[in-house]
Amino acid sequence: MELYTYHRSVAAQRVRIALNLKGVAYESRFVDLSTQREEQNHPRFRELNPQGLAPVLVDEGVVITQSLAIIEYLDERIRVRPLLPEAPLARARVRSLAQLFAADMQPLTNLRVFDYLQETMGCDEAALDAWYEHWTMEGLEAAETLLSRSGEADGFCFGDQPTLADVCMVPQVHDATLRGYDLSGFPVLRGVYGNCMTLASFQAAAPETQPDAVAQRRPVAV
Ligand SMILES: N[C@@H](CCC(=O)N[C@@H](CS)C(=O)NCC(=O)O)C(=O)O
Repeated sequence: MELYTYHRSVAAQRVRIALNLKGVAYESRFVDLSTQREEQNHPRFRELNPQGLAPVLVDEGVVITQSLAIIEYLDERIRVRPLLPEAPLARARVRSLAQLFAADMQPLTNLRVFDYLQETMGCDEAALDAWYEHWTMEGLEAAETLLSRSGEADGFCFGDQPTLADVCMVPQVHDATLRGYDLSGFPVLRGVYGNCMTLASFQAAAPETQPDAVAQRRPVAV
């Protein structure tokens, strides 16, 4: 499998975690989403993903975009360490927490949103920082409430094994931690996040451990 990834992409981090939990070896193709946008706008990358977003998984020559679709594909194909429970109600609850992070939080702090805010709406750096922190903290507050009400966290968001919910939660909490946000009001989230980060699968997916974070000259993806 080939994964088009960028170290600071929380959506790509979700997929890296899932691949690691499943024990799948994959080749990374690095897409630099930082300032210049040359790689994500490159016609060959746009051919893979017309949205120009990471991650993209290529398996058996078939292109899959959207991190949740990729992770559910991996989960269906590789049955070790299932990321969704068997029972339909339990599956729905795991998916709903996962989507809080992936569908509601992350899109509001995406690069293209920031470009628009800055270039079209005239927002300055202070306004962009306030926007990022506002939507991050709002999402984490809701997640903390859901988790503490459910009382199902036992090392992981739902029970004692990692699920899709943890796969989506960890990148957001990691990002908030790196940004120095005050997470003291989120004891359940911090506990689960801390437990996940003791696992090699989560550590090896973290942005700072990726080759494109440390390489002076990143390999060109396309
Ligand atoms: N819903 C997509 C979101 C993918 C996404 O937004 N990726 C970000 C990085 S986390 C990206 O490529 N951003 C580039 C941009 O906004 O221009 C998924 O889950 O895969």
